[in-house]
Amino acid sequence: MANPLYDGLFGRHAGKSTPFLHLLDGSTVTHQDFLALAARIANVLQQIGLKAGDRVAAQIEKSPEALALYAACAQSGLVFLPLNTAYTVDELTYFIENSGAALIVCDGRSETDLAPVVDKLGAKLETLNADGSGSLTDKARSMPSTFATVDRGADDLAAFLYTSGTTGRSKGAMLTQQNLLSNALTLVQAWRFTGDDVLLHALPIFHTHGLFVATNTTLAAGGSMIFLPKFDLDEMVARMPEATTMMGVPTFYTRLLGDPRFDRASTAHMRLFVSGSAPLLAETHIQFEERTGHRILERYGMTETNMNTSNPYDGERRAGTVGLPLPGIEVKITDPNDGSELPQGEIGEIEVRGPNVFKGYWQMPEKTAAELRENGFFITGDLGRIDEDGYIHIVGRNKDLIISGGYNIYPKEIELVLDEQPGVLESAVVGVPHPDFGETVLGVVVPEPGSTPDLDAIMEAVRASLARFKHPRELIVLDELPRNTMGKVQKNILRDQYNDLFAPA
Ligand code: MCA
Ligand code: AMP
Repeated sequence: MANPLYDGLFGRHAGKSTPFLHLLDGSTVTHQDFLALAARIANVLQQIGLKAGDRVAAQIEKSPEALALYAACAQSGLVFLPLNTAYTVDELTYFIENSGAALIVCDGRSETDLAPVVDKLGAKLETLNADGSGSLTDKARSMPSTFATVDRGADDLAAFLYTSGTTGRSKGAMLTQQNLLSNALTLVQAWRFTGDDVLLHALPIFHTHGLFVATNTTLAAGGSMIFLPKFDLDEMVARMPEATTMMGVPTFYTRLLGDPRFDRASTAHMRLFVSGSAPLLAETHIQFEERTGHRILERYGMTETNMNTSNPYDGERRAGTVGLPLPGIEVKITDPNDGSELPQGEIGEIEVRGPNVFKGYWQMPEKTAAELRENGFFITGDLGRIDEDGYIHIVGRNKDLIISGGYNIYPKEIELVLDEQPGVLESAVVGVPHPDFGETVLGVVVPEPGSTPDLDAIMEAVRASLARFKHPRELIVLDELPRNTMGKVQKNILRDQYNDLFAPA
């Protein structure tokens, strides 16, 4: 018996005294020290009474200890459920209750707020702070530095990642060991990762990009990471000389291009820059090449599927496209009305199938059936076309979604909060272009007849329930929303009307 994910990513580095993490303060964590820390944590999880298949929800800052919790879950056969550190207690309550998590690991600052939710569920709570302190590591310190890896199969669950839905209710995407491991191995090959690679890692580790694409790929190749707590321009420039590769959302690239220190000389040693999570503007791609001589490699994925397509490492990296299907992954374009495959060149819904595609949404069989076909194809909700050379172009979305700085925001969730506010008859939330975040949130509210909504009070209510990155950057009051003859709100008209709201002067 075995545990493919743990063995394939972590266990294979046992005994290696080479660096795995290079930290902000200049210190390093070796593979063997990291594995020992993970094993100590796994012993704590066992002592708490967790059993294979239990969910461990974690809202914790990025740190070596946070990453070790992920490794410990893999080694113990637990399902790791990382949560955005920006989520409010309201938002967390839903994830914790919906997942039925057996353990919640949170920052010490949130302990009091979360205690009632945890009690109600009969779950356990441990703390882990940004500096690595907390009850989890306190207990881990006295534990053995080895742990007997729990047997798991390739089809067993390894992680739950919540992704919002167009109805405003988030869905827990169930990812198996095989989903995660197969994708990491595929990316190692596709992007030529080796044990010599040093990845500049400034992404958060609660989403697919930073946790699976960046970390799992580095682990599968046996390389190391410059593990920064967050994106900070000065740190990126300062640490770039030690790196061979970098992964980021488009905002990382536009911010780097805004800094004159970032140039051909400072990047001459770099092997690869990868972009994803949101569309990279063709002009950013071109500007980047002019400045550095490097062509960014853009790829496309989703929480439900990990990575599906990638521009080639050796061949042409075509600006404005997300490249070709990765080996072992099928991509087709279908008619959104009947699901039939469309001829090459036509625009339709992107569907994908492969070992990367998730198992379904946790306890939501109808939603799973609506998006995951019986034949294994997953309906992405993205609209695209395949050009004559096989490159995939994403041209739009068949889902109401805003992507701001790489974070997905579902307008419905914000509209539900706006609609509840005194004096508001109805609302519409749309994404408009933003120079830093790519897109940002614009809220439009329609007052009830005779009333004047208090916009400050509305924003206060939004702040209380939704994470900061979802807050409308601006609220606009309109007498009515544009509607078509069927009565459906025409968001495209609002988007066009306010297209330049955040354009640089
Ligand atoms: C922070 N803020 C944001 C965002 N991030 N607002 C909107 N959108 C955001 N993405 C808020 C802050 O709380 C702050 O609020 C204000 O905006 C400005 O903050 P700033 O300091 O400029 O932001 P930052 O802390 O530098 O963060 C920006 C960031 C970060 C570096 C772009 O958002 C980031 O790391 N994004 C990466 C997200 C990611 O990993 N996505 C992958 C998802 P205030 O002014 O009130 O203080 S996985 C995925 O999508 C799929 C599967 C895939 O293909 O990868
Ligand atoms: P998530 O919900 O975080 O899994 O986000 C997945 C969505 O991000 C996809 O369905 C796309 O809409 C978008 N996305 C990811 N990578 C790219 C990319 N390279 N270009 C355009 N959109 C992307």
